[in-house]
Amino acid sequence: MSRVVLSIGSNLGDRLAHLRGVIEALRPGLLAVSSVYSTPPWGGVPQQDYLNAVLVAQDPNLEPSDWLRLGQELEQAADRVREVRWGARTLDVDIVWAGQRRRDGEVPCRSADPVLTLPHPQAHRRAFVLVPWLEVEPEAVLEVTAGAPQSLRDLLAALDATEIEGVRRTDFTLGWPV
Ligand code: PH2
Ligand code: MG
Ligand code: MG
Repeated sequence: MSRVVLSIGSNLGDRLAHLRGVIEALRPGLLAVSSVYSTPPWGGVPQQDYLNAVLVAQDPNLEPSDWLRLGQELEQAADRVREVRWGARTLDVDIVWAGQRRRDGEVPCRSADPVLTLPHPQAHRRAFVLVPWLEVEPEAVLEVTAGAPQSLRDLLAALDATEIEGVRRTDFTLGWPV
C-alpha cells in the first residue's frame, strides 16, 4: 500500500491531452489534482514552455516501483522519446514523494537507488513542482536532508522570486474530480 505525489509535465504535442491521459489512467486511485500551470523550462535546455500539474494518488496494491513502471507506461503511451536530459518531452511522470502505509501510520520512503530516488532529488529546487504541490497539500513536508523535514512553504521561499513568478496558474482543467 502506498501513497504518492506525482509531478506530470508536457511541452510537446497536445500538452493538455497528455496530462489528461494520466488523470484518466489513474482516476480510481486519485486523491487530489492541482490546477494546470504554465511554466518556463527549468534546467537550462532551451525549449518550449511546459504545462505542469501535481497529483496525489493511492493504491492498496502498488509499491513505489510499481508507480514508476506505471508512469513509464504512460510516457510510452504518449510516444515519449528519451533524448536530452531535461529536454523537451510529450509526457513526463515523476514520483516526487512516496509514503508506505504501516499499521501505526504513514512512513515516507527514502531511497538512494538511481533508478528511483526518493524523495525526488530535484523536487525542492523546482517551483514547477512546489507551487502545484503546495496547492493540493498545503501542510506537506519534504525531507531534503534525512531527518530534517521542511515545509513546502519554506522550500519555496528559498527559491528565486523570478522562478516562482514564472509558474502561472492556467484555466485549463484536467477533468478531475469529474
Ligand atoms: N521537466 C524537465 C526539465 N525541465 N521544466 C519545466 N518547467 N517543467 C518540467 O516538467 C520540466 C522542466 C525534465 O523532467
Ligand atoms: Mg522530470
Ligand atoms: Mg521523468
